[in-house]
Amino acid sequence: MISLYNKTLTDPLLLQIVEKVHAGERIQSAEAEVLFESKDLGFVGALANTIRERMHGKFTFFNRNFHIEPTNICVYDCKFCSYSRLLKEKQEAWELSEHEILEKVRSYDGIPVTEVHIVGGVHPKMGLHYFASLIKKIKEIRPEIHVKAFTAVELEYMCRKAKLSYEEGLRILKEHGQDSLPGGGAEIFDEELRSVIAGDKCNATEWLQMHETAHKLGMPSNATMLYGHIEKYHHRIDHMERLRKLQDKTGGFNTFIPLKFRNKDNQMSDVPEVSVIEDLKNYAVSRIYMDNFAHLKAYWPMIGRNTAQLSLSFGVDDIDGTIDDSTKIYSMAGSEEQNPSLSTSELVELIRQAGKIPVERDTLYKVIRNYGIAEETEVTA
Ligand code: V47
Ligand code: SF4
Repeated sequence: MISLYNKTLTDPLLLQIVEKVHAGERIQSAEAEVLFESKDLGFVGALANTIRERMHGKFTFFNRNFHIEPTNICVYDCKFCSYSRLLKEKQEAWELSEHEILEKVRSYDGIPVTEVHIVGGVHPKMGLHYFASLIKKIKEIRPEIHVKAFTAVELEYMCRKAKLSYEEGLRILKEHGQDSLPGGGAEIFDEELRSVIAGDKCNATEWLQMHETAHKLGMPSNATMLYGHIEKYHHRIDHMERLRKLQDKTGGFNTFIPLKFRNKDNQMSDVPEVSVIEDLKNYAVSRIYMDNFAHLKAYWPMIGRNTAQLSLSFGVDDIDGTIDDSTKIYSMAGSEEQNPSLSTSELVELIRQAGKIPVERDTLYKVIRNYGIAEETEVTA
């Protein structure tokens, strides 16, 4: 019997997990299942925090970014999506012109953003060559900005339509200035569940192949997991296992981003959202299981700023960026953040209130500024 984290441990499996975490060893799927089933959130959170502090101390990363969502018209019909519209649903659909997109980029002249995140619906007519030329023009306006663009779902469709292999397609986008891939479109990899909630879009193997190809070409990426809908714990673990394996092979993922299913105005509105307890436990188990991912992100426009603050004690070390009210995906799905925008000083304050040290990073986690603990450090908005 040993006493740890104010808890007397008698269960040999829990003891084994604690010993592994302390030795920096990897836990296996059955052990992750035990943690997910645990009713002791404080214990699981403390274990995750041990790892978080070993990797990053109290540092908490954020960036200055904005999103461009070129369109919400989508050829697919994912059951959880509140955002997409079919081509015929003109009234609620938008399609930004190239001019509007470039004007948006110009509107950040003189503002020290480091990243533009471009994702949207899978539009039948906006193809790979259109987007390659768009990225080139964005880079002409703002050469130093990091372009993180297109989920594997968008990329798979673009490559297929252009009759290009993933490698050929990604190479063209890279040559035109795309730097990395965001983590969207992963949803849940289990084939049976995926066919129910996101039946017609790229499958798990294709999603993983697209990221593997990107990594091979020197384009890093992120990975997401949509949780809290009809999946069971073993589906989450299977999803993380497939990502962990690919990361062992390529090392190309920067960040793992669990995305909580939000149920407003979509075809799964009858599925209740999970509790904040479940959110925190999911972050904690993710941190413990995904030992080869350097960073774990709580995306505040989706989870809300309050839970994002709490998550920093449950394994999370990154809360994404200033966003500047430039994404609609989560507000349309019912997030408490209806106009997501935080100034740098608000983000810094949010992180400090949680007892952590704010660090502005670029997309690749190069430190731009360490704000320290002290409140007297002047912060420019
Ligand atoms: O793939 C859509 C998710 C994703 C809902 O890489 C929903 O840094 C919950 O991937 N409830 C797109 N989630 C967003 C995304 C992302 C966001 C922030 C940062 C990064 C990054 C990537 O949004 C989709 C889907 O999984 N999504 N609808 C919904 N109702
Ligand atoms: Fe289209 Fe993405 Fe929505 Fe699925 S989640 S319908 S691919 S915009």
